[in-house]
Amino acid sequence: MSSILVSLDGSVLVITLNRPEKLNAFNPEMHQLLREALARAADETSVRAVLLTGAGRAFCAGQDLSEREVAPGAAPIDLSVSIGSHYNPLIRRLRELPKPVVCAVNGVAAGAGANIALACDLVLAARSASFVQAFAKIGLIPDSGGTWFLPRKVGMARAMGLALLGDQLPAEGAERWGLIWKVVDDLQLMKEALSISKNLSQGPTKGYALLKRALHASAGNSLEAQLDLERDLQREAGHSEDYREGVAAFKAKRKPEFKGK
Ligand code: LHQ
Repeated sequence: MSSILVSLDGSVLVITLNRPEKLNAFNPEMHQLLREALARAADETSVRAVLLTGAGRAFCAGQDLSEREVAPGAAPIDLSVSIGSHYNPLIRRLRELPKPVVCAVNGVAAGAGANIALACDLVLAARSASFVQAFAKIGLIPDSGGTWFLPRKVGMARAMGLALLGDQLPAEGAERWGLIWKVVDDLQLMKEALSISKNLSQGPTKGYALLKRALHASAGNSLEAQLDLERDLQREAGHSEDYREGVAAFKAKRKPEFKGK
């Protein structure tokens, strides 16, 4: 069985992390297959939204800790190699993908698994799911963007608590703190995530790509710079076919038929 399952549902590319016996922890093969799936999502015009989820009882337990020979007295391992070649490119890919990425967190999301979820655009979580910055428990720091996402999403006090203590934050707490978009009853999670993904896949894909860029850029911009960026990106959005369709549909009081162009 492949460690990543990929299927096209309408214009939604559904990607499932599939090592349930390892709580979907990452090994190099899984990274490679996920990289290929996300490249497909970026390249194929028939794909207009991505839905990422996990098989079994977990979303993802981060790095597979049984993969490495880490033991007292053993030669130290350079973790920057794996981060530089696998995790950082994955986070960049999710953030920069010019299409909406929905994440359905079906169970525990720990370590890099939690931060991969946080790199997605819209995070839904099953009521029984939880988020764990497990890194400090094994002497590491949050990676895969964790030290960047956490203070921005929940504020420094909560970011520090989550990172230092490594406690399991239940999905409802994650929603309350603004870490994720929404909690959904377990049995409704995939139905609701797919419905949102399909809705997004019929939207103005180009406009979505531009709004992702604008919102992401805001973290490093002054208001002045952001206003300039909005002006420039709105120029692009205003040149899209979907903008013309959106306005025409509004005036005609009908549902727009966006083509993603
Ligand atoms: C696992 C794992 C796992 C292998 C559970 N690996 N087997 C980047 C670059 C380079 C290096 C280092 O790291 C990184 C990024 C990272 O992601 S570092 C952080 C790695 N992840 C963790 O530290 C999380 C470790 N796991 C846990 O804390 C717990 O298992 C969680 C909270 C995920 C789930 O707890 P439970 O629901 O109580 O399940 P469990 O602990 O009983 O685990 C079930 C099985 O899954 C168990 O195996 P077993 O054979 O005893 O049934 C675990 O050993 C295995 N497992 N996580 N990451």
